[in-house]
Amino acid sequence: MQENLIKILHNFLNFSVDTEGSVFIENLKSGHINDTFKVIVNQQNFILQRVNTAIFPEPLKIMENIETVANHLKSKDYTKSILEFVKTKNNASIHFDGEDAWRLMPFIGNTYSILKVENENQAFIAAEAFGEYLNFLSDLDVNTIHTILPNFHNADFRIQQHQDALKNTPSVSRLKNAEKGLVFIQKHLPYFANKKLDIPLRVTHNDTKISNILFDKTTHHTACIIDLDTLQTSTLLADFGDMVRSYTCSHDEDFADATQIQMRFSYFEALFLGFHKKISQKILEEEKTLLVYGAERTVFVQALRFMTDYLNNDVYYQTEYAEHNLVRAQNQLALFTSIQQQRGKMETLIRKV
Ligand code: ADP
Ligand code: GN1
Ligand code: MG
Repeated sequence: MQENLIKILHNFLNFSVDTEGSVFIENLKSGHINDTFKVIVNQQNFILQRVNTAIFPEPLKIMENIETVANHLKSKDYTKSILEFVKTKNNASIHFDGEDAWRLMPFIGNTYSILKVENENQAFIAAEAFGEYLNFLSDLDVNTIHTILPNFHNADFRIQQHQDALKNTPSVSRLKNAEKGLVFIQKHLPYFANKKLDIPLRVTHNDTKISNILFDKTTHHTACIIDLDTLQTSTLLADFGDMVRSYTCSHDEDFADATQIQMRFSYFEALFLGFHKKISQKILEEEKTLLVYGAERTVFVQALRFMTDYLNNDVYYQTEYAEHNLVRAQNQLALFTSIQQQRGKMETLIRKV
């Protein structure tokens, strides 16, 4: 592996064969789709990523979107760091190596990321950061952005994928293991199926989970929004919903005892206040009234996606053990239930602000 990665690095950076031994490489293992490595070459820190082309077949379009958004932010008074990439020696944003696509970026120093939100202040400032991002992107023409993953947040599409998996699953034992969750899902499908929401398309991040923000090690403020593969158009509900999914949950996405999972209302309050502070000038009344529904839908659809992948024998998300996707699905279904139980007070809070 190390040797292969060093070969890849030679396409981006100048370093001699005798210094190869001092190249440091660490697999960060945080996302479910791409492979991300911290590398140090000639005392300079970088992030090297293998983009999963089975899921992202057109990585160059991703890079064009990232550049369009970066230029837009730079043309305005956006103050957070903006993710930049190192070009290959052929001046390309991606190095293609057989089926694999690789990219390199400078490591943004003095930062850290987290997998679970530990206090209300983190929820507040992370939601502020994504609210600000949406605010800055609200005047970017949606027609300048490529669609990377069609139907990414389309609930009907996800429901169809789920029904197909139920019919065609290669594993009878998985159907049986998942039975309870599957019955729960069928019961709640009508709440999400065939709902046409009359709200505008915006340029959105589409993966606003907490590990996709870098925090400053000294100030603990948010330093940079990262993981821009899913930048494309969607509604504001996608970004708000995924923040609720990620920031309010009492446990991380892999936590296996679903009976303990709760939506933490005080974290929701902090999240909403931080988001609203930055987007209040741009959010429409129609969007505001759908925020709680958007959160329910994002969490439910995430459960559906994990469950679908479980039935399909784990072809989409990286997993570490056989029942991993089932555990993740059950975890999200428990979060969904907790949100539904608290939806009244969530709505009241939003109406009050
Ligand atoms: P994945 O698709 O695997 O989630 P990310 O782009 O989110 O990939 O990166 C995974 C992790 O790597 C992040 O959570 C963060 O800790 C770290 N990381 C990514 N990009 C940078 C960067 N430019 N500077 C510093 N750390 C980074
Ligand atoms: C995936 O790649 P990563 O881990 O940032 C997924 C998101 C899910 C998330 C759940 C392209 O994100 O949609 O919300 O897992 N990305 C894609 O953790 O499907
Ligand atoms: Mg990520």
